[in-house]
Amino acid sequence: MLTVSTALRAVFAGLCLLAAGLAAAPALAEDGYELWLRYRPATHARAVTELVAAAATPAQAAARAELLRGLAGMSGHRPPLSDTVTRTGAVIVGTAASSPVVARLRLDTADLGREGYLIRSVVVDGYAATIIAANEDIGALYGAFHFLRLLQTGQTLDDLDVLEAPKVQLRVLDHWDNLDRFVERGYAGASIWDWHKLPDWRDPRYTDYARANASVGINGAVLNNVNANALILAPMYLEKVAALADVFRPWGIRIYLSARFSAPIEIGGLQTADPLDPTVRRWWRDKADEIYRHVPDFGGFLVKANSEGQPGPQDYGRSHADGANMLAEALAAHGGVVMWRAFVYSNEQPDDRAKQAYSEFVPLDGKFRDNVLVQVKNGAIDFQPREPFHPLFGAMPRTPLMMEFQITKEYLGFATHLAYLGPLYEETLRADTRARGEGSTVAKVIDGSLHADNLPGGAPTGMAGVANIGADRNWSGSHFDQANWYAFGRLAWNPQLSSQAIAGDWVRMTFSNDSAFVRPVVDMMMASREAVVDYMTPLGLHHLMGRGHHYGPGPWIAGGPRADWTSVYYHRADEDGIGFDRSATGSDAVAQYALPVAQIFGDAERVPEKFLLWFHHLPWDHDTRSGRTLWHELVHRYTRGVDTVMRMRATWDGLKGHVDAERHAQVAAFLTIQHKEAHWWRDASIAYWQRINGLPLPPGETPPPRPLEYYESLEFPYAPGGG
Ligand code: GCW
Repeated sequence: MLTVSTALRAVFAGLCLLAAGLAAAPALAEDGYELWLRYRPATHARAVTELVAAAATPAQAAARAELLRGLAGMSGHRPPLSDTVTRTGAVIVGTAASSPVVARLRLDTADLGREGYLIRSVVVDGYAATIIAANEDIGALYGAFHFLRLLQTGQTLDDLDVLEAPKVQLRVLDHWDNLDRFVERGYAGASIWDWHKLPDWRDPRYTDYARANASVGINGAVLNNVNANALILAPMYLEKVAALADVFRPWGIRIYLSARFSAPIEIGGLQTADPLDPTVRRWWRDKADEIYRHVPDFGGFLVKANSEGQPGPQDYGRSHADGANMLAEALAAHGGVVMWRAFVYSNEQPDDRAKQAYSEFVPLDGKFRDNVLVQVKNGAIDFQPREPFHPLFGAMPRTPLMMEFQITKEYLGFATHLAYLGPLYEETLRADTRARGEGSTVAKVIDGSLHADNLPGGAPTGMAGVANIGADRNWSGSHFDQANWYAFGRLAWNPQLSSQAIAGDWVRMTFSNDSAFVRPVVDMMMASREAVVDYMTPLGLHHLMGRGHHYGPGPWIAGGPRADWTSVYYHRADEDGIGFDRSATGSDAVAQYALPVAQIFGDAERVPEKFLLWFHHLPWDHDTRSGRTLWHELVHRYTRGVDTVMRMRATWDGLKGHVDAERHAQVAAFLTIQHKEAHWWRDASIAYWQRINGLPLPPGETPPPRPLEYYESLEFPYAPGGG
């Protein structure tokens, strides 16, 4: 018979088994929510024995809380807090104003500016310690994140001597989020801004968003889509915006808004939005004053004007400078800036779309107010898998030009294709404009150094990334897309960084420090964007995707409302050849580049092959550098892209034991989708080109498994993100 005590013993034993089982399994499923701030056990974290950190301001409290959280996670215990250094292994964080210890050390912080920091191994009162010091609280916060990164990536705390200051002032995420929570070109679910519940419900996720941004140095966020709804500027929304600004402030993030140029008519009841009309100017001044009453550190406006149907100054016969300067004047008194986009092109304009932004903006160089930045996409068309650098870089020496990259992968397979964009960003930033001789890189245009002598002192500098963030649990729609957010932030802080080194840091923090894992994964990431170029748009081809939603191949797209939204406009293929002639014999877009660059791009024999068909229309039997004909080379590259994805799958499958099952499984499933879709791109493209050129496949190449009509018939009315 079972006595009470044996029954109790059995229950107890069962509980123990359960507890043991629980302990063996990870406490929480890895769903990607923690991003690169996972703070799992790290070898050298135990070297930290105490934390000397004030929390007298929200930013100080943020830094202290993050250090405690990170150190507790990585070392298994929360280090004690102390006002003074009492033992070896102390970490001191702060400014001369916040920390008597920092003040006493009399560090030379002249080069750090407002946001910079230093991290140094020091001896304080006879104890070996680490100091994280800055001029302002925000610098100390950035330093705290850097210090945590050192531990997360397995580095020791010996002999530290780090000095960092951002090279670019405005490091901004552009959210293309609508007020109804639809995210244009978003592949990570709905908008994270829950406008309906704001301002009263401040989702804790907003704080995690700010933490993640601060950890990579992002210091601004444009909350709403550039295809803007004027309502964001109405009082009801400004209260909501103010609530978000309050959450972001301790983390050094300023809010910006996309301003709709016709807002004075739509929400102001005026008859016109003419930028030279005094009532319109007054309206914007009052609106700016009202915004600053809600958000005293408001960053400014981002504007898409006279582009793709958006209203703008040209509706009134005024220039982009007239429009930008009116808004800049309204913001100037408060220290705000205008980020005026150069993404303009018109279907009515017979000229090559790639030339239009340059043609419109170069004559305006020097005509913008000091607090205007012209925001230029990395290339002249539209965030394609590969584009040559935009000819505006280097061509407006008297205007601060801000970079606009796309982090969301509108043209690189949405969320399910693994494409690490670090190499894309790096390729553009390192491109040499030759505007002032050799070494005139795009990075130097962006950080303001190339034209420092032409620009007014203290001219703003900036880099924007179109965010890939949504309400999905993993933020970015896929685990690997988090790397693109991360890499954007790191490169905005320092455009000279190597994308490979950034990938290494990200992999270590996000997955594992095990070099048997890190090496193959970084290699896979570094090859991934090139694979996408190969299977979608090899050899400089561009804009060949499905209409509207931009999902999947559509080289056959023709007709419809605008020629410059078709594929045939860009590839110009016929039975004789393929490619867009932008050389002197064609649209002469090459002439918009500095002469040495124009000469190279304009010469089919010298142009880098990756841009061949961007600049040249060539016969199908043109000899390429491999010795293959152009047609054979194209097919070769399509197939190479598919094969690379196949190898990525194999690499990832082989790493199963190194990463938690949840994330491993999703990445594996997405790679399977990518492989299937890479094939689809290759097959559909080859089938289409063959219909045009009538040429047989090179020997050994597998023919597309379906007729062209099949690929052309596919429709995706509910593909995500459609604009
Ligand atoms: O890339 C295109 C997108 C549009 C976008 C536009 C822009 C916000 O397809 O969705 O609109 O560029 O950058 O303004």
